[in-house]
Amino acid sequence: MNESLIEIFKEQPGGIISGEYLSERLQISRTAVWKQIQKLKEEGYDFEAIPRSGYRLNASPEKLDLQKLLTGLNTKVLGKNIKLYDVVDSTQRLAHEAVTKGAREGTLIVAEQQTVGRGRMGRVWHSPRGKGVWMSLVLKPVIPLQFMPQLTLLTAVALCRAMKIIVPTVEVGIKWPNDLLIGGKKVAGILLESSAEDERLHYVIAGIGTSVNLGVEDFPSDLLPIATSLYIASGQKVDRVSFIQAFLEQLEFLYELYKEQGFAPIRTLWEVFSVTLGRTITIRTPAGTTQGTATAIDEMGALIVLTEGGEQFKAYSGDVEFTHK
Ligand code: BTX
Repeated sequence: MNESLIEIFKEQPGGIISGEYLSERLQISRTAVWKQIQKLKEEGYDFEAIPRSGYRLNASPEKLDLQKLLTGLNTKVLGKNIKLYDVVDSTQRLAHEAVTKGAREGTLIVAEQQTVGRGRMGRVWHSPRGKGVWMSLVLKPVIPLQFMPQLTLLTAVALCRAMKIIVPTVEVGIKWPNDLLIGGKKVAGILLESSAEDERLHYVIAGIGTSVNLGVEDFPSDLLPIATSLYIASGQKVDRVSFIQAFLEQLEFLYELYKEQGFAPIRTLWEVFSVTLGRTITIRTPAGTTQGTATAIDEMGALIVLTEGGEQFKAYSGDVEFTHK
């Protein structure tokens, strides 16, 4: 039924259409017309109510086009099977579920909106409709469980490279292990979840959230001081389809390189984008909080921190905060 209301507006682009006319055409009450308009507004349609005249459709939400995404994608495995959803709780949950039903490596779950997008350690990932790229990718690498941190860093490098391809003007950097920052604010986050038994990985779900076309009005006020989007940073709206394609192509290239040559080349590429090394940091890990200088990442992907007491500390996971000195 929503479709037909939109179609009436599309017959007269920019036109003002009265509630009475809509109710006659759709054979529904004017209250039902109003209800439909409210529902469409929630879906991202921008309707303006013109007093005593009717409604004008100012903008329709930009929707991801699956066919376009698949047609222009130059990969062999990653993203060859894509499931696109409108609203989901979390693409991570759907990806885990897909694996239990036999989803193969490279299966990608994408959603326009997440109601319970998840970050690390129970945190929430804000995922409004039609503005970001909220996706989860199924990977089945044949590596021991303790190599997982390397995959997080590999994914971060692929995401940075995709951003540089699509929006060359942005200066994006990686804050170890999984934050992508522009001008010190977070633009994307990565969450790797795995299923393993006896140190052997069954599969990994790489969850990637990128704030692509969010405007300042799309962020809750508590996130505004610490978060940004590619649009806010560059002033340009970004084609989300091209961005997903660039990411999958970069990830496949790096994943192949990793399988052939191990972590060493990925580590070098990671260092190029690092905004962590050389900085004075506070790092919170499950083992406690430590302060010091981030000096390097090792061959496992762990961050090496030199404490003020001259001791070396290695972190495999944790939260980094830059300490201003
Ligand atoms: P994280 O725990 O490192 O980061 C979470 C923090 O990031 C939040 O507490 C908040 O401060 C900030 N934040 C939340 N939403 C946004 C946003 N849209 N843009 C910028 N900053 C934000 C990082 O966790 C991992 C996030 C993965 C999200 C993806 S989306 C697709 C997949 N499905 C799912 O449920 N999660 C992943």
